[in-house]
Amino acid sequence: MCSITNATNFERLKHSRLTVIAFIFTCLLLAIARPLGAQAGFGDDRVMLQGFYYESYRYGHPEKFPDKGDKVWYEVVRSQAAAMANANFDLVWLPPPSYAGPVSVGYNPKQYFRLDNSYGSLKQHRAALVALLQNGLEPVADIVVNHRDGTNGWADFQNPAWGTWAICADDEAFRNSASGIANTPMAQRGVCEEHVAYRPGTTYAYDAFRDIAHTDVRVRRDIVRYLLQLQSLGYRGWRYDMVHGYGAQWIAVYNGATKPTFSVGEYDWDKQGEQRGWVWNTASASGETGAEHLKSASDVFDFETQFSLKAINSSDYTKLYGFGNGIGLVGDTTDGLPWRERSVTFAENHDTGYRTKEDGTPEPGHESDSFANNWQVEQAYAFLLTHPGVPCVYWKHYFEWGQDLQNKIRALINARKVAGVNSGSATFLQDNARQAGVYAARVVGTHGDLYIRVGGDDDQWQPSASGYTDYREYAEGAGWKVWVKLPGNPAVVTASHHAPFPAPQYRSANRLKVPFEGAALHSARSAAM
Ligand SMILES: [Ca+2]
Repeated sequence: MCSITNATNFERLKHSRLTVIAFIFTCLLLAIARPLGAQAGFGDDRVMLQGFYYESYRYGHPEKFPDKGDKVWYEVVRSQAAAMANANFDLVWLPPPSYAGPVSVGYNPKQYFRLDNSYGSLKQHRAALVALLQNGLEPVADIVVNHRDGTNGWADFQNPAWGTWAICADDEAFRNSASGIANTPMAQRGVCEEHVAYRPGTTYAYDAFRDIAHTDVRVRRDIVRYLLQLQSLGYRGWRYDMVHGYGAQWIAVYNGATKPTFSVGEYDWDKQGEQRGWVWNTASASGETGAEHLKSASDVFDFETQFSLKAINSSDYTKLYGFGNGIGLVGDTTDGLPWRERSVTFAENHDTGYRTKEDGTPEPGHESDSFANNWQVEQAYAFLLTHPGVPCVYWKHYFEWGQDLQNKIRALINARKVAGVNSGSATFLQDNARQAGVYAARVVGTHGDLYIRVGGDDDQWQPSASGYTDYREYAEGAGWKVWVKLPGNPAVVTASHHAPFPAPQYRSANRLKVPFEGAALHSARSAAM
């Protein structure tokens, strides 16, 4: 209950010093006992903001994109840090941090150790992170280590300087005379793609840039050095790009060596079964079995929930019941395991929905958004922000789609936190609502119960229809409503925000020693599930 500002309770506590001391002590205990995040346990109660969208790299380059102004994206992020804290976000996923050319989204990293990029200078980068930390927000870096771009050509890697030994032997560059490395002898190439137990064939080979050989310890050492550099800049968590391209056991190595407070991977979107296998094999603690094993594993993006949630757009609410346990990875109980604990849900990201080419016209396949800016996006967030998994809100939806939607998202986050809904919350689907053609669930939080209806109005379903009593209305919008039931049935309360995080001392990569030259850089386990 420490995270809840409750005036009535506080008044009562004020009169008893002993109780206050006990309360503070309990808070300290809870703070200590709180899992470090996805890397250390279940019940992650954080909410993420995707702190950019596809076009963000165009800000602050007025010579090329006059309509985006002269303020670079890191400056935009810094100026909105207090607003993010006010919304009670916890994690902020920022774009790829490394230099990828003068104007680039960043998914073609050229120099990992160089941390200025299209989003701003190193100084602006650091200032954005410090502002987030000071506002109690945890920056999450977008780690693009499946592949790499050359400095000027295909494979002239600098900073860190890598040779052809860092490139997978079957990369197209070894077959293309334009690459400058065609016909390199096999002995001078890296070893991969890898065979992994959770995916048929080998790991994915990407034909746009050079696939990196994580099997080489020199590569792994530099990646760990890179992650430590990013931590010293202020990042606390990792969002790994395109993780179907290399073995999950290397994620276990990177997370084991850097201990991020949060980790999530982008695995092949429509392969939920493989996603489970990948998650399982990312566990950085060895020797644990069953659900315990998942406690040190990485989260994965739950694309299936985003696909299934589009049933909202045709008001097909009964589809949200799935096979009786909800939708997506959050509703997956394969092998009796709580996969919802490792699921990051979202309505849209920089790769889905509407996005434009540099001339401003829509990219093919990106002509429209997944959820329109009306009841559709409202209902999508009403669902995501009240259900298990770690929900991720898209920048555009919170900051650019209007005050009304912003207020509703903020009210939903507050309801989630007041009830204590988290990644592992149990959901009880309401059959009577299903019969009425709408979706409703009771979601169990650590502080109380949350009730949600998507579709229809109170005549179709409200908590009393299932016999629930003593609850308060917390949020509502076009065809949805959320209620919270707390012990003692207090008036609507506001969840408090996280205290500031310390800003670490920045260290450039060449000043960082990677202390674990031996076993820690090697996978402790085979990839067998
Ligand atoms: Ca390639």
